[in-house]
Amino acid sequence: MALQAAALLPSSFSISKEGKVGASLKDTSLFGKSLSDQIKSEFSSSSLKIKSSTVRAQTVVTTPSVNLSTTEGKKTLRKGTVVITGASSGLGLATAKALAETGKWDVIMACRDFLKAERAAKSAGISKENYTIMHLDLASLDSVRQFADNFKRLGRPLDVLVCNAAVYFPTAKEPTFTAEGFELSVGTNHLGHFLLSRLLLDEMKKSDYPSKRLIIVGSITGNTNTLAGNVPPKANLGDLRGLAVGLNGLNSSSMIDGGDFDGAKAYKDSKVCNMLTMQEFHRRYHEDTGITFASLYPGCIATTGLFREHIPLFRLLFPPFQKFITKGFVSEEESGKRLAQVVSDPSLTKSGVYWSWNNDSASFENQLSEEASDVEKARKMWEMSEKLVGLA
Ligand code: LMG
Ligand code: NDP
Ligand code: PMR
Repeated sequence: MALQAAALLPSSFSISKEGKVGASLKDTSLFGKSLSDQIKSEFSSSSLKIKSSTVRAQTVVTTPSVNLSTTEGKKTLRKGTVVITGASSGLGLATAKALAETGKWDVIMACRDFLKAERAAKSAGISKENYTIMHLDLASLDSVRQFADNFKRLGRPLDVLVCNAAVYFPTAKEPTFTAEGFELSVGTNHLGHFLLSRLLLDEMKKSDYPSKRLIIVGSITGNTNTLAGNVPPKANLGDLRGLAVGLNGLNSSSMIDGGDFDGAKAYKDSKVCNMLTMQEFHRRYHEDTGITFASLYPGCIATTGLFREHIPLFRLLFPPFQKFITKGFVSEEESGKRLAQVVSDPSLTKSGVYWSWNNDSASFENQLSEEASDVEKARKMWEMSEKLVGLA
């Protein structure tokens, strides 16, 4: 089976029965220096039969940027307030549940469908006193601004923001658009979150919480230094010519790189933007604000609503494929625990990090692909995004 799957990859890749991955020299230059290391760490989280001795799990030794011990000493740490976008299903819901259960968090579920969110919270057994639902439709910048205003009116500080919501249109033949006319996946996953986090940054600055964090969910499939990131179509922002002119598909392309519309690529491109945004935030604001900016790949949560638009055969086969073949599968519950760690674990305070987990569910700092860590591209993408969302 593994060999069957490998046949679908670019010819220069191969997976042996032992799960070893080979890449030809001509490809390594395309994928950046750390391809082999990265593949090891990818498989360390997905454990494709690679022995644990080969796993390059970097142990987490972080220096908290804010001294938590004083607060711990006093034992008076107030309840934190965390906003989670897209908390009505999948990873967002599981994270809301994991955080609510600790009793240490007021979880604000920022969702586009209020009733769905209410039902989801109830059926997940999240107790009423630990969550609030607020309306947010990331596919409308007016809604994003309204959400930020409503949050400010609550008059409470924001301690952690989790940009989690996403849409994925793998089978769409034509693009669809946000209220402002941006291609829907980049518009929602990146531009909506970009505006939201910029608008809420001031609220976070005001907070006296000892470990403030802004987390943007990334993914392995946006990182072309991994096997998963080499399944076509691959993420590629090119020279950002489509983003520069607004992704509206009318007088320009709906894709960031200016190419023809491809829904799966648009999603992966949006994840690259998410990971670039996290790093650009880190460079611009970490030192002054002490806020931790982080991204993560929570594992392959193959059962979530993310795949709702995929063909039924894919939805049927994808979970067993990830469980038994790549071994990258994680349950929604486990993924929620991982993201909850990035929100509140005192050992994950390092800023500018893209977290992943190995097969023992231990977190480690992962390497991003060359494109997803390109400083110049991050700056350009940031400036273009500012213009598109009306901040510049
Ligand atoms: C592509 O389609 C789109 O074409 C592209 O435009 C883009 O949108 C892209 O990235 C998104 O998606 C997706 C998909 C379509 O194509 C693939 O994923 C290619 C992989 C196809 C692999 C074909 C293998 C077929 C094997 C069928 C055998 C069934 C056996 C059942 C086994 C039972 C055992 C007891 O194609 C599909 O949607 C097809 C489904 C692909 C799912 C991916 C996983 C394939 C591996 C199947 C493994 C089954 C797992 C069994 C578990 C066993 C355990 C021991
Ligand atoms: P789900 O589809 O289960 O959850 C996505 C959430 O986003 C839903 O709550 C959905 O709301 C919400 N959402 C979608 N569009 C909007 C919008 N316009 N405004 C507000 N909320 C919106 O998917 P996952 O839980 O899998 O995805 C969560 C995150 O995890 C995403 O960032 C995804 O990229 C990432 N990820 C997922 C992986 C996986 O294997 N599943 C792997 C790596 C990363 P509604 O319920 O109303 O549809
Ligand atoms: Mg992928 C270790 C191997 C690995 C991992 C961890 C993932 C994760 N995938 C792996 C391998 C493969 N995938 C292989 C070998 C194939 C060819 C059969 C393959 C195919 C595949 C498809 C068609 N995988 C997919 C798709 C999707 O439509 C998903 C996607 O790309 O969404 C953008 C997907 C995913 N694989 C993953 C993960 C985490 C996804 C979900 C996407 C995401 O949220 O980033």
